[in-house]
Amino acid sequence: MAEAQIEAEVTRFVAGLERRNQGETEFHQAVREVARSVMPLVLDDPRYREARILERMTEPDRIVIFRVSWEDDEHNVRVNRAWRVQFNNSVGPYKGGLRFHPSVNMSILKFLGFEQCFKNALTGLPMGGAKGGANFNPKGKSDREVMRFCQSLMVELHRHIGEDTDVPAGDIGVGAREISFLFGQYKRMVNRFTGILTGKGLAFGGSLVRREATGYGCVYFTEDMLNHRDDSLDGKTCAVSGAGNVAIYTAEKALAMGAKVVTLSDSDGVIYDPDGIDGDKLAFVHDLKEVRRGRLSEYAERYRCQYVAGGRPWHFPCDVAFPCATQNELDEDDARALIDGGCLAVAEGANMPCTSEAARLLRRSGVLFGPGKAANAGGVAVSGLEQSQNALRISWSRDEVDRRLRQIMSDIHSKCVEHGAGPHGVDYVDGANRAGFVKVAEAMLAYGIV
Ligand code: NDP
Ligand code: 2IT
Repeated sequence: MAEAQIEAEVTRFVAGLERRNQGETEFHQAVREVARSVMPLVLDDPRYREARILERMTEPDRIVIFRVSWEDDEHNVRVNRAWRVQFNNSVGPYKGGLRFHPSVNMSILKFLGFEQCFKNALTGLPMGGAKGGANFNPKGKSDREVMRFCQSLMVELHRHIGEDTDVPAGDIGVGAREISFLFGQYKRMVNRFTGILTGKGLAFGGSLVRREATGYGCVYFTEDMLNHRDDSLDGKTCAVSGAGNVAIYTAEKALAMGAKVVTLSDSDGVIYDPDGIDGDKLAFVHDLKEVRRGRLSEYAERYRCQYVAGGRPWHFPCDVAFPCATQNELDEDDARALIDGGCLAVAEGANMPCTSEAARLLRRSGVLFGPGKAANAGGVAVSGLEQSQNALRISWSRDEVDRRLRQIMSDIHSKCVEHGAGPHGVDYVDGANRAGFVKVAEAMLAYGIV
């Protein structure tokens, strides 16, 4: 099919989407990328066209928006807004994280919910796509304030979730502490101990390796991409952004594979440690961010390395880049710097961390580019395994879960190769988008017009 015809159809489709969803720029960005990959399939197959499959797939099943009122430690009444975007449950119950961050809005949650549909389909597990969260800022809040916020949020959210309906989990600003408060409140309200959230503590239905899964999975996927080019992570220098759940376990697994990690970052700045961030230093970061909830600048003081306030990792030399913080954190200039520095691979631990321009440049330059919906699918995959264990009322060993995670990531890699192979090698964006699309589209077609 002619490139020009495909691009014209994408432009027409995206113009309609933008009209219907005004101002939702992140959502437009995510849909445009998928539309570019799947339009050849849609134009080729009258079943997809007649069923208006792309139009239906880009319209969420429903969105719940609600007020969360709570009281801070000084007895002030506080009000936040929360959402749950239940995007598509064609291949299984809704599944996806909750994000607490002041930037959370409808556009961000719709882009995340949309991406989640394809990611979850890629895992091969029966999970539909959803995302939720609140414009609540956990920074500087006491544990009791976070607890009251979570409890108030669950008073409304509990009506909309369930083990066969919708199963939320963590994301930015929602980790073990928040999931525990949310789960405790749900259990108290409905008097049922059931797997309505994943990422739970090991004492109450959580799965081994869930905490590590996104980061480990991202490194497994990267190793598969490199192996496909007869290369490996062993001996490579890696730049990682973020210092949260995904970043820490990406760094940990990269070390285990023989790589050297030289950067981490948070929303205030970046550290560059050319000697390498070893296991002890990572343990320090884990305690600093997860327990003491401090700033990464402390790392630079303690280990006497470079800290750039407001900086990002992408201008330091590296072989492999792992953006693991947030959306649109790596732009075209950063991509150019990576390419000029000889970077071989970029794997998105975060969701859509590369801007469209950056992603296009990296793909065109022959850098291996693992898109988030494939590279970071390990987190939700082990969430799916947590659901299975809860349903069976059993717990698998650490080795068992890790073995399944490894297999799922390598199956995702194979699907990307199958659907994304082209004259210039594998395009992992096209591969992931097409493989996820076909699964969801076939299920939707089977249901008729719904
Ligand atoms: P965390 O809250 O644990 O960590 C987020 C990290 O990114 C922190 O270091 C934070 O800095 C930094 N960060 C967050 N927002 C910004 C921002 N606007 N600008 C700069 N830095 C920022 O979140 P996760 O590690 O769980 O999530 C990171 C990414 O991975 C997100 O894109 C998420 O959607 C994605 N993801 C997460 C999965 C999971 O299982 N948790 C699964 C798949 C994808 P600071 O400490 O200053 O806040
Ligand atoms: O973006 C993601 O895949 C997540 N935040 C994890 C979702 C989940 O349900 O485990």
